[in-house]
Amino acid sequence: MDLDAARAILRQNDLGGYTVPTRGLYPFQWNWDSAITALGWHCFDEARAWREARKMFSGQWDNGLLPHILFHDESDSYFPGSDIWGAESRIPSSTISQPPVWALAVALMLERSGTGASARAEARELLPKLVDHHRWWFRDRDLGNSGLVETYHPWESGMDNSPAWDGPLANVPQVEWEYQRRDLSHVDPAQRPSRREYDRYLYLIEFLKNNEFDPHRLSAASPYRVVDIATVSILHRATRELVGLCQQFDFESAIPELEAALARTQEAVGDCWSEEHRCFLNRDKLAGALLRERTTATLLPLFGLLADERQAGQMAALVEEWLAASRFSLASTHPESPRYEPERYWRGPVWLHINWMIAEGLRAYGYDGLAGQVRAETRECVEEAGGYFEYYCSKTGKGCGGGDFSWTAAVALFWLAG
Ligand code: 2M8
Repeated sequence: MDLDAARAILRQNDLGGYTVPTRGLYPFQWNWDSAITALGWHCFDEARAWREARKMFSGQWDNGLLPHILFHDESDSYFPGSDIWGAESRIPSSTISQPPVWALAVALMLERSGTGASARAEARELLPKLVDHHRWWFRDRDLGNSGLVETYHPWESGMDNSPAWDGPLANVPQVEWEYQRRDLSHVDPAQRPSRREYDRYLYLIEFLKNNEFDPHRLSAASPYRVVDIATVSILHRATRELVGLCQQFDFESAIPELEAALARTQEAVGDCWSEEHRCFLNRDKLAGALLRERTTATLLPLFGLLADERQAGQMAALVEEWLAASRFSLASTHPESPRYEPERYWRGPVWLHINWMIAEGLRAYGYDGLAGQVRAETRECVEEAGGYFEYYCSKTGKGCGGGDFSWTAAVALFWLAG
C-alpha cells in the first residue's frame, strides 16, 4: 500500500480548508466523508484535520442540523446543486444530514493528539456545536422520543441505493420535471443508482423544501420514513464519545439529556433484532415493518455497542459467513441476496470506512481475530485495485466509482497502515 499516494490524494482534494471526496464527481464538502477524511489528515497534519472540522461546522444551521453537503464554491460538475435544495442557510447547503461521525472523529483526534494544548482548544470550541448536532438528531429526527432516529431521504443514510430502501422508496412518487444527471458523465452508469431512484430522490428534495424542512410536517406527511440502523448505531457510539468529551471539558449540563437519549436507544433497539437473520434490521416507519435485507448497515450495531453478548456472538458468526461469501469483503449487501450487485454502489461493493466500523465493533466485543480478518481483506481490495477508489467490486476487487477518493485514502492512513 502506497501511503505517500494516500497523503497526496488528500492534498490534491484539498480546496482550502475542506476536502472534496473526489474531484469532478463530488466537488463540495460532504458531512461524513469529511469526518472520516479528518482522521486521515490527522495522521500527518493535525492542524489541517482540525481545520476540516471547523469548516464543516461553519455550515451548521441554527437549529443544529449539520448538512450533508456544504456547497462552499460553485461547480457545475454536480447535480442537484444548492438551488434545487432551496435552503436559506449561511453557507449554501443541502437540507438533510448524514450519519453523525463527527463526535467520534473529534474524540479520536483528541486522543491521538497526546498532550497537545491546541487540540484541546479545538475540541473545546467544537463541543457546543457537536452537542447541538446530536440534539438536532434526537429532537428533529425522533419526534416521538422512540429512541430510534429516522431518515427522510436515502441520502441521509449515506447508503444511497441500498436494496434495503427499495421497498420504502417504491412508495415515493417520482418527480415530474426533466433534469440532467452529472454523475453519469463521471462514472459508468452500471455502478450508479438507476433513473427510477433518482426520480424519487428528487421528489423527496422537493418535498422537504415544500414543507419548509419543518420536522413536524415531515414526520406527519413524508412518503419516506426509515429507521436506518447504521445511523442509529453511529449516533449511539458517537453520543457515548460526546458524553466523554462533555465530562472532560466541564460541559456537564448537556450530559443528562445525552444519557437519556442513550438509554432510550438501548431500550428500543431490541425491536430491530431479528433472530432469524442474526442481526439488527432497518425499519420502515410507514409500513411499521422491519426491512429484511441484510446489508452492512445491519452489522453496525456492533460498532454502536448496542448488541448484547449473545447477539454479538451471532453477528460474529454471520460476519464469518459473509466474509466467505464473496472473494472480496465485506460486500455491502449479503452476496446471497437476490438484490446483491457486486459493482453497483451501495448494493454490493466493499466500502472501506464501513469495514473499519465493523472491525472496530468486532474488536470491542472481543472478536479480535475476525476484526483482523476484516482488516486484511480490506487491505487486499486496495492492493488488488492498485489505488484508492470510492468502493471496490466484491467479486473482482476492481476499483469502482470515483478515483483518488478521500475517505478511502484516509482509512488507509488511519486504519490499514497502523
Ligand atoms: C454518495 O452520495 C451522493 C449524495 O449524497 C451522491 O451520490 O451524489 C454516497 O456514497 C454518500 O454516502 C457519500 O457521502 C457521497 C460523497 O462521497 O457520495
